[in-house]
Amino acid sequence: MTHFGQTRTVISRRHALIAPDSHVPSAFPGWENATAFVILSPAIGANLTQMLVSFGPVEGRAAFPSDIHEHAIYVEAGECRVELTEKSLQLLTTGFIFIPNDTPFTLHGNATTRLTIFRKVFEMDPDLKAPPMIHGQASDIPSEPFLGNPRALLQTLLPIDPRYDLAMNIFTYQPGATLPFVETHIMEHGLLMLSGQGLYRLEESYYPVAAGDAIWMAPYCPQWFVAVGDEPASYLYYKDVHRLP
Ligand code: UGY
Ligand code: MN
Repeated sequence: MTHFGQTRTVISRRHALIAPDSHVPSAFPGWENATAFVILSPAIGANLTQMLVSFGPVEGRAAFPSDIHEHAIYVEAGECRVELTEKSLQLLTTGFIFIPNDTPFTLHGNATTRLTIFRKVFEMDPDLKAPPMIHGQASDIPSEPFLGNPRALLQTLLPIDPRYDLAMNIFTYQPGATLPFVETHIMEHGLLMLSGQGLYRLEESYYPVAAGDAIWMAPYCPQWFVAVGDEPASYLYYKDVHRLP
């Protein structure tokens, strides 16, 4: 329930919690019957952009030009067709794709489709080749106990390969399971709660969070999570990796 004149959204210099009640849509050139909620962007101080994209009322399209940005896309609900110059791919719910920079593409979806897109400037390593496009299905990705805890499972959707400068992961916690310690690290996170609920510590504050909430953790934002309630809690998150600072 939203109380008059109030929101759970909090924007601070090093972290943000963005609750769905404060979303405002954006429209972009080349988009038809497609809406973006730009959750994070460089305008907030982030090195990534995180967008929630939905389509409708009839089938819609969202065009992305060829430029310096790479994209990691996750299908939260419905289906999505990805049109590339030479091929077309159909992603189902929990499907994902990594599209390298300098690759134009168009996303097609209908009123049931909900996507999260992480977009950033690709950071080339002069000794490495460019990361190839890859797509898959989260349900096919093994879940690994995080630091030995079988009640906190991590799925790394993209290959652990130094050519990729970003990771897109899903963390699933049984009720009561936690991040084992308060992490403080150089890597930045953009995050979407997919299911369940919990308490997220961001710097010195503790926030109740639930499915649909998004979070930004700037580099070095102290962070910790505990799942609460009757169901497992899971979140999708972005992390920048594999580049020397
Ligand atoms: O990969 C991570 O840094 C992850 N353990 N962080 C997080 O879930 N907040
Ligand atoms: Mn972390």
